[in-house]
Amino acid sequence: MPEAATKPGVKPKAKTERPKLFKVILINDDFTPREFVVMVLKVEFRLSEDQAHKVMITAHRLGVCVVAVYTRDVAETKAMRATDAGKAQGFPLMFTTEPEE
Ligand code: TYC
Repeated sequence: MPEAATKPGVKPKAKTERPKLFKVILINDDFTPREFVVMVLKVEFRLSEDQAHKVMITAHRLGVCVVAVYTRDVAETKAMRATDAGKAQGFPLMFTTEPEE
């Protein structure tokens, strides 16, 4: 039996580190229609109509809003796909990512 399992007060070392998480951030602009932002938030981030509208209006008023938190790969892929959805329609819609503290 491993020593850590028998010694009281000795915590067995966790085998799996939790992955670092990244925020996806929505940036406001003056051109992308509100309804389009809401649609992208629903499709790419699976937000409800209500959640999507709240995130959109927060970015509209404050300049930015955190959309959701994912592992790095997922955050970067979703941010890129959502930004590309705007670009494909000629809108400057922008999503970025940053590490969570
Ligand atoms: N400000 C845009 C408008 O008035 C709407 C908008 C909201 C655009 C949030 C981007 O991240 C955004 N049409």
